[in-house]
Amino acid sequence: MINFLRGLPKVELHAHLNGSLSIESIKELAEKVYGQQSEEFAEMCERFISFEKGANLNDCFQKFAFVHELTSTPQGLDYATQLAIRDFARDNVMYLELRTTPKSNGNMTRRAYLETVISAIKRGTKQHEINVKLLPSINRSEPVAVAEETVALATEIAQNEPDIVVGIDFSGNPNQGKFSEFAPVLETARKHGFKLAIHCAEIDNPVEIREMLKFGMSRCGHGTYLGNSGFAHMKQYNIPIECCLTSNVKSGTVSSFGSHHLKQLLLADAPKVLCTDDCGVFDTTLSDEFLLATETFGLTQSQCIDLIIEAVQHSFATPEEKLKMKMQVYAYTRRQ
Ligand code: 6MZ
Repeated sequence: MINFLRGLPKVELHAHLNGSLSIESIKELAEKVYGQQSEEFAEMCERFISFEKGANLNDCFQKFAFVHELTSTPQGLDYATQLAIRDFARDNVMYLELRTTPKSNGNMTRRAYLETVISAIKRGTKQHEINVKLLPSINRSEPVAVAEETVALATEIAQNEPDIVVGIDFSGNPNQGKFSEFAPVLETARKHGFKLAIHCAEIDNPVEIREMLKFGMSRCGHGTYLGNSGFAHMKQYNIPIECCLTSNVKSGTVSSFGSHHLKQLLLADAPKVLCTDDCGVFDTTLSDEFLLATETFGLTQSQCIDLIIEAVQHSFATPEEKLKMKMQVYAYTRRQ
């Protein structure tokens, strides 16, 4: 099964750039860009990979700070983006929607951040057999003014790069920030033609979940606490839930793989896609996530193929790109 899954051309729709660097890539990045090989760095890497028992969502957010330091210069960010694309391509991901929060610091503005990532994406897609889109992220723990700047920049840049910048992601620590305050800027993004991928119901917050469902979205990140009525709503409006098995279990929002809501979604035939979320932070790959789903829920090879086709449908790709992806999947299955 694992060889079949590794070779299968896959679609990754929920991947945060700074969470997607494997430990090997982090070491490569640190050595190439910063020449860091110290004991202290090795120790930090160890802490990065080992998730202590009882880790929770807040703990996992601290891990991003480590990678953020490495990607705080244009050079580091450029190389990190290339490495992330390379790693997804190595796992035979044929289509990737990468999300990332533009950050400004002494080394670069938010505009430079986005331009650096886009330039790396352009080179990455030439070097590897992978199509990559970008969803600039709004981090809910930052001020609304930052979100407004991000959406304004995305709108401007998308005029020159309409094939790359296709949507906006709403993410960040769900224990911080209020969705209602970000709704107007997300509405502006939607009016400008961006698709919205919204982290929704990652934690149990019924008021916010209701607000988000009313607001609407193209795809729902996690959806862990939607409950049966929420799942029915998503099915009715054909909104897929981006399921991230390892991320949810390791960050403690789901208690075990067997109790993951993917099971309910499969039973209810509700829209769903399998994703990694942060394959570096949670030490996984998209192939591993599919393997987990086969082992936990007994998915067959043909059900895995159906899931890829479902992901193709729910991607923010053009109709031509979707057709090409389907043909790639069918060509692979014919060879099996
Ligand atoms: C919510 C998450 C997340 O943007 O620096 N992020 N937001 N829930 C999650 N579940 C575990 N995982 C990652 O990538 C890292 C950022 O993505 C968001 C957080 O804002 C995190 O800081 P970028 O490339």
